[in-house]
Amino acid sequence: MSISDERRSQGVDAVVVGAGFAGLYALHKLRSQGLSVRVFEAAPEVGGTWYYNRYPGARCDVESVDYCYSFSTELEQEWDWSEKYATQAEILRYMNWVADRLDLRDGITFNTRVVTAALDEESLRWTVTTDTGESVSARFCVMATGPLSAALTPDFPGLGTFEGEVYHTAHWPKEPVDFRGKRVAVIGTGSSGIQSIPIIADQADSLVVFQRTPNYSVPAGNRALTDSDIAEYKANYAERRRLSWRSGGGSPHIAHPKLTMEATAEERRAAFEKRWELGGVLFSKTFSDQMTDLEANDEARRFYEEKVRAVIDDPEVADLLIPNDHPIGTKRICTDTNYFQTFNRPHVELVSVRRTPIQSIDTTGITTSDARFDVDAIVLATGFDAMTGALAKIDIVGREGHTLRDDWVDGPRTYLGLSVDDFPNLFLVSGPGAPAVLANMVLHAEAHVNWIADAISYLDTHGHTAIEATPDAVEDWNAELSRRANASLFTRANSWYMGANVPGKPRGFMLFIGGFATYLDICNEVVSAGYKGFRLLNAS
Ligand code: NA7
Repeated sequence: MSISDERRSQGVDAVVVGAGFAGLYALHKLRSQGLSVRVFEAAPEVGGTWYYNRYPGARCDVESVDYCYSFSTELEQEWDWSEKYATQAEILRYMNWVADRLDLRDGITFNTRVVTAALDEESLRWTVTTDTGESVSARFCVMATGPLSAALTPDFPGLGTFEGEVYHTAHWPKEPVDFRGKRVAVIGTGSSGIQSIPIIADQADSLVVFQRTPNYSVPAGNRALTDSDIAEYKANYAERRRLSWRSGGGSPHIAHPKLTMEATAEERRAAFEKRWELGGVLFSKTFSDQMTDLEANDEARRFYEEKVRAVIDDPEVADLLIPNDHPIGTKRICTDTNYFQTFNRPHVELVSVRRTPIQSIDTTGITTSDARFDVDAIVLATGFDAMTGALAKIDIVGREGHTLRDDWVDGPRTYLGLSVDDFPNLFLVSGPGAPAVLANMVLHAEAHVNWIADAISYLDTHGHTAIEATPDAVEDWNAELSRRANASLFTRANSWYMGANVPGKPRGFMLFIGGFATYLDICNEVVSAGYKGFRLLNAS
């Protein structure tokens, strides 16, 4: 028996599911705390969502210098980002570099999907099984499965019969796809559609875009970073991170000091202009009250509409592309390069499936209620079963045979987005109930993993086997989430934050909207109060 076989049969301290940003850091952090750790990853490489989402134009909408690990000054100083918003390829290169730099690969089992995790209530240990037939005993289970990793393919009648090429943006092939000379359809106008459509339009003979809900998108203002940009961000990293950790969203953005309607019309316009020029998703945070005050939000929305109308030639197309059914920012604002201008091109057509729904797909194309589109390729940019989808694919069995899937049939319920009652020593990283996707996901993952690592140390120092959220704490946290969400404008959109994009999924706001820093303060207070809301357990 080799050393590694022996180690496998003995079990480990922690199993981590997923080798994306969260899983890689969990492996590093828990290992450096002296724990034995095994990571299982379904893909053949590290990267998580950044491994799979390699569609044309895929980029992060958080600035590169912020969307990377902060726990190591060496990592910060050694890596040079080449653009303001990194491409998927560059982010994946970074993640591979980190995996090598920190010697993480030998802790990861690739091409292996975790299928079950079951609790033994006596020993308080988990048995984790995989689709390759492995079974591992672990004291801790860390679910670093990602909130945007279960791709959603709508049930279009006849999709399976289509004889051309079909791609999903979240499962893009490794080899580049060549759309030259082809008639292409893109279904979906979320971030993935909005990023890929201009590039597909550059290649394709014709492109038809099927839009259900028009989306807000702000020009990225992407650019190459110069040597002096890189020198400057490296010199100021500590301050940049300090601001990020104390911010609402995990990046060093500071909102205008006044509330929207306290500012004069000139101040408002100047602030929106400045933020527009900086580009990107943070437009929704130009003023601090944009997501809570409808009048404030409407000011931002009007400014937005003026900007977007100005770049679209056909006013009827502009009417279709400009949202009128939800306040700006209540779905994540997309970040684009020439998205709206693409619809000025003669070979690009926009179809509103709200007006004329897709009725069927057959061997050669798509039929809507009033037209027929023969195409060679269909791109599904239809998003994810977000927040809960990846967890629901695993049979997670806690106390008395409870499965997480069944316990969440009416919507996810967690304490702090980190822990669930009846599932001791099972930790979620960026789970439902945390700020998660509303914050910079790299810092968010670090914060969660640090919290988990500290909790494990606390258990060991105090001679406990396990930690488990109490039902009351879960109940109260869920009520807190709803209270905060209902006091905001977020619930006015049919977003994936609400589960609204998945037919049959229960509706409920799945994120903590009180801000990243506020959330971290709450997590720290829970610890300072001796893990308030948790039970500390000893195996029988
Ligand atoms: P999104 O943002 O969920 O976008 C998916 C798009 O697909 C969106 O426009 C959906 O319309 C559309 N969609 C979904 N189902 C259908 C059906 N059945 N018919 C027509 N259109 C449909 O996913 P993305 O991958 O673009 O981005 C996800 C996040 O990744 C993004 O926010 C960034 O944070 C990174 P809908 O709006 O639901 O009406």
